Amino acid sequence: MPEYRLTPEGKVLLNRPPDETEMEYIFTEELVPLYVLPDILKFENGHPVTNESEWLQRRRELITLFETHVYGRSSSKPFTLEFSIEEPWTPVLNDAGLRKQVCITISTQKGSLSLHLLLYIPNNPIKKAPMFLGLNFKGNHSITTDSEIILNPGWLRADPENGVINHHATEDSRGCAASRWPIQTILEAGFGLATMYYGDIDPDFDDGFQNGLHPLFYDDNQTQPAADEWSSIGAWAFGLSRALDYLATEPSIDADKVAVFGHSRLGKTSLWAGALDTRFAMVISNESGCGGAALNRRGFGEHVHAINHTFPHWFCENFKEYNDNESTLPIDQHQLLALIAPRPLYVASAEGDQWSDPYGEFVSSKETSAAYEFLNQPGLPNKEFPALKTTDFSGSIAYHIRPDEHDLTEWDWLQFIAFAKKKILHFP
Ligand code: GTR
Repeated sequence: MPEYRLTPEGKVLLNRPPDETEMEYIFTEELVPLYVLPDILKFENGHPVTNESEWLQRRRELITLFETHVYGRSSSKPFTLEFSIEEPWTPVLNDAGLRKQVCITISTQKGSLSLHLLLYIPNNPIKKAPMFLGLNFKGNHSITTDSEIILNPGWLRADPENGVINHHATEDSRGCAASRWPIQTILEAGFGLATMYYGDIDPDFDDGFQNGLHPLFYDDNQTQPAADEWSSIGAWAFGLSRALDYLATEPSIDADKVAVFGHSRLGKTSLWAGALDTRFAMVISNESGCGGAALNRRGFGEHVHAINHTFPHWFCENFKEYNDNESTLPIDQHQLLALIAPRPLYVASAEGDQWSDPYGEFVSSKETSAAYEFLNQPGLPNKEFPALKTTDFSGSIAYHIRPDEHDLTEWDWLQFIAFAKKKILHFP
């Protein structure tokens, strides 16, 4: 009997009697089915990958499999980008940093869409800033109480406690997510930070892809993505790459040192963005769980059926074929992580977030070491599941698990910063 239940918000409640419509969940290792993971270093025809040029072919094959079965194919249609400065570089935090706000407009024959990018860099005129780039859940104005930040004009998820009224931000929404965004700590460490609201790219609800990015790329007479075309995660990942396009035009930013990061559904997104766009120098996923770093075949916590049921718009239509049928997926998530290789990768979990299957995130990080080692980089140094709050940054993959709930905390950030310092800041 399951002790857990999925509500429409995707939350798990303990100790209430399940009704017939509720799904079963696995929350103990003994119930995890036996599984065999598909091989990273073998082509679909069974041939082993023997050299780096074959790895590039295998990488392409894996991307196609993830596009077809999980995230959907991003549009390859042409688009133009326009950048307009909403606020020029302005000193902040007692001159320790500079802030800028930029509007990125994506246009196609079908229309255009505006994304608002908020940037901070250390106030250092002689050094280009390495950056952390990640999407936010509640608008740029949510990451700090600073009243100079443009209040997001678009649709936000219901959040009355944080001043979101009728799905729109109010002054009371400012800073409501500040605990997840230690701007000063990041700047003091020598990094900049860039962020954009994910709902600017595609509002996070199931509207059959009528708003946001998708309609800009429809064929004539097309009204929704095909079964193997991008859904919301694909669109959010595309938005991250457009933000990187902008960073590459900024003389004060080092676009070769951009770490893309994300928490939870946005951690799934940072992994997919980092897999597709090799310009990202480093990739961080915090508690990304199902459809992120966790292995589908374990079925632990949130599983494919559950995620497709609650969030039918996150993955492509084809992914639904694997509801309660994970073993037939031609790929699993360790192969998504392998698409980051040989670039530095950080996978983080929380003990109180069993829904995301921390152990599955660890196993997947460990399994992907095969790709790193093939490319002559050390993979995950931990052979065993690490103790809480311990880290080892001697490899190109890092993993940690901390106590407490599903969240992005200052402690998580301090580890990401320490890893990034070692892997990209002091690197040629
Ligand atoms: C949950 C969902 C998870 C995770 C999380 C989040 O409801 O089940 O897959 O993405 O939301 O993004 O906060």
